[in-house]
Amino acid sequence: MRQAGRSLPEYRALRERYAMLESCVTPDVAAEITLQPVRRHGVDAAIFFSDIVVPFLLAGIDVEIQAGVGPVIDAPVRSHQDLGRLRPLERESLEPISQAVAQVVDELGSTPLIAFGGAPFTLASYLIEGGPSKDLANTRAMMRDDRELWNAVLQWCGDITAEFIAAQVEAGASALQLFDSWAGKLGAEDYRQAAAPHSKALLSQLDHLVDDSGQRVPRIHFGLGTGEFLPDMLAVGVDAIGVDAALTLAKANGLLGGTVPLQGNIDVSMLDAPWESLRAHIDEVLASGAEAPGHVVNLSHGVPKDTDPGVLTQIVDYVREASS
Ligand code: 1CP
Repeated sequence: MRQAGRSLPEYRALRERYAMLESCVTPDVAAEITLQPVRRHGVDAAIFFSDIVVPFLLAGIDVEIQAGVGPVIDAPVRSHQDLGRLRPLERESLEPISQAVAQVVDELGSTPLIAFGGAPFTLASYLIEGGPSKDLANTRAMMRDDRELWNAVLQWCGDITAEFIAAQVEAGASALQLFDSWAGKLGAEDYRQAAAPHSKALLSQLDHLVDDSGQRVPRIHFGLGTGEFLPDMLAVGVDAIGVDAALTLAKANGLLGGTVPLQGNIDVSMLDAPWESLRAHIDEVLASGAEAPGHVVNLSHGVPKDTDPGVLTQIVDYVREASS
């Protein structure tokens, strides 16, 4: 999950020398940061160190990730005229990403790497708002008032993200995850009509990505607060669903008709609780996840940066022991 490495002293030491986005496009650094939490915690898979806004940077948008804030874009896209600034993402610009992934995959050996990108709605929200926003007022106004502009912006976000994800998979990642973190800020009907078709279009650009045996590269889809429309998130064309802390895995499994593996959902707000309570919570998550056709244990959302990394290692060890 996002920011898994952020609690690590070795991550902070490296980041002292590189700004966030600079570290994402410097292959040695991106590769090293991807590997740090894997070495430390001995998890079964790595997620590539990058960010959903990296495709913006590579397509020439002036974006930075500010400490304690998140992605900031000085010139947001709010009009038809602004569309002129949205250039295609050229294959050559993705070279640092391909190189970092290839290095990671080489070092990981048999441990799989998960590629990722932001879903068009969540990514577009940063482009339209110009930064993180609680209510996404400008985004929702555009959705409501100018569907043509909206569709153009989301399509561009989907196109550049498809390139970004394809580059990671072609360089050796063996699964992919689409993050529609803010989808829950939309009502179910708006999600279905205005957001889901763009996620579907993005994913359909990835249909050609297959593994050595010709199987489509597995796809995981995650959003926060999306309980009511989990089936719609599945219907965009994914194979597994990531679940946040708002639902139990058993509930999510019921909503999805028991059809797909689930990823989740140890509550990140429990990470600083006494071990006894955290362990009891993990036991509940494992029991709940056992109802689904498959369960990939994960956190409910990003790791808070003041998390004790020792707790994360303890969770990994405990889950491995409890599930073996
Ligand atoms: O564990 C990892 O490091 C994996 C790499 C990763 C991923 C998968 C990062 C690095 N970001 C992401 C995805 C991401 N980025 C999402 C979707 C997943 C989620 O909901 O967590 C989103 C919404 C972003 C945007 C973003 N980038 C935010 C959120 C801001 C907001 O709107 O509230 C923030 C804080 C960032 C910065 C960022 N990205 C990644 C890291 C390690 C950091 C923190 C940088 C730092 O402080 O060191």
